[in-house]
Amino acid sequence: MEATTAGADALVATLSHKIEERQALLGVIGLGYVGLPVACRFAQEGFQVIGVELKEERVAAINAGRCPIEGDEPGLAELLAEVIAAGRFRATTAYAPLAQADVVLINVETPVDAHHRPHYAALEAACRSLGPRLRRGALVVVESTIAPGTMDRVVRPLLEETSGQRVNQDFHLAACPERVMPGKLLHNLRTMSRVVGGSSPQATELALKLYRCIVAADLDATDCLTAEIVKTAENAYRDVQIAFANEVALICEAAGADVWRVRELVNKSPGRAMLLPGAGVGGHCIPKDPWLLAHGAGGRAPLRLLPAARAVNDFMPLHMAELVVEALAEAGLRIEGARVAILGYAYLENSDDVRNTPSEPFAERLRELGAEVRIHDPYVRAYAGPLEEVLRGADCLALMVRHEPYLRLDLGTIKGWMRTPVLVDGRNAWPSAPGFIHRGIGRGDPRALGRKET
Ligand code: SAJ
Repeated sequence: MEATTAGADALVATLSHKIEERQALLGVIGLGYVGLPVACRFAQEGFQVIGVELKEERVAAINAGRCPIEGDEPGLAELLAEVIAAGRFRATTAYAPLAQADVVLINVETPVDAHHRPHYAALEAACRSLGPRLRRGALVVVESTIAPGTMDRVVRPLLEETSGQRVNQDFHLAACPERVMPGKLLHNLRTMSRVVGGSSPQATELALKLYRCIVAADLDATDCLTAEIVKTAENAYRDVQIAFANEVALICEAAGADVWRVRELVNKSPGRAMLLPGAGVGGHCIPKDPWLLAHGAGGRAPLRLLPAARAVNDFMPLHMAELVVEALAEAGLRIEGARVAILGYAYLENSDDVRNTPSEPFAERLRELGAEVRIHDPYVRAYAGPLEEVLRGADCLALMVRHEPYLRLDLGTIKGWMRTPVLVDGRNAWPSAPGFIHRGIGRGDPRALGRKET
């Protein structure tokens, strides 16, 4: 046992030195919106980086120095071209080169299934492919967002079984969850603090030394479980905050008040920071991370708030459909056969990212009710045609995303294109809309209250 420990210490010392000298060979599994920027940043700092990616067309684009990530990512395309030209980064579909890697980062997708359970096929495949090639003494870092307990119950056993090696003896593990946001990938990577959770103090030290090469912000040392909980909890926290704002919006509608004025005044109270009510919550993180966090309890904790917040937020696109039905009725129209123009299909303003977009359940609900649905989005190629074509002859305009170009629209012009001037505002883009029958999330109508009481 002594010999092994002495051997293990020597391996740690060697790896620590190689990281310090930027001589460690770095492998990155998964070259998506997290893996690609992090591979480029380490290459920029002088490391030799090998990226392993399933999609051949993505590998080809990267090796040609072309950034496969759409949308506006300041600096990323230039950085990729630079490190490819310098020969410090290359991509492949093969796992074989990872046999030489001293450090391997895992950045694969970790979605939840229809029953809100983690779907780890990609993570397990990555561990099974890496294991047989895992270099003795290597550090493996999982950057993907995972349910609490996954490092210990999924990643470690899989790597040990497929490599025949022992964690903390022959190789080292850490969880260092990504904190990226589309549109700010490189910026967040450098400026946002990172939680670094190691399988042992030595693993934590190695991971801290590694991330100090690319992160200018705090690196917070902890263990794997804490790191897994922090990441999922920080996003569950946001989901609950948004759900609170949405529930207050629904109350304001029912009570005949304006949630936007309410929010402004609530937030003048110390320690309050009510978020924005809206047409729903989409994206790659917020809708799934509360379920990953909940999964970590293993059924041993009563979960009421997280599922309730998810239900509130998932209801908002359906509530948008209710507002469309109500506004059309005021115009004397039934939803059946009405033409509804949806403005915004991305999940976030000024982004082309459509993952888990609330516009999908909204469109589905309208079609179920018999409406004819048209979609426009200046950032999503499939819907980026002329806005006038989508709005001409429409009976209702429903705004789902506060894209910058929409905020500059002239409502008078739009009214001239439409068959019926009905507007439903899901993101408080237009506090008033003269000449329209107007509904909005959180915009209660004091007059309606009077009608209901009589
Ligand atoms: N949304 C609301 N009301 C709000 C804020 C957001 O309805 O007040 C909706 C958005 O329209 C969108 C969804 O929620 O559909 C998610 O929006 P988001 O601003 O949270 O954007 P994401 O999904 O890119 O969140 C990421 C997360 N960052 C990481 O996971 C590292 C989140 O924790 C960050 O707070 C967020 O970026 C950010 O603002 O940086």
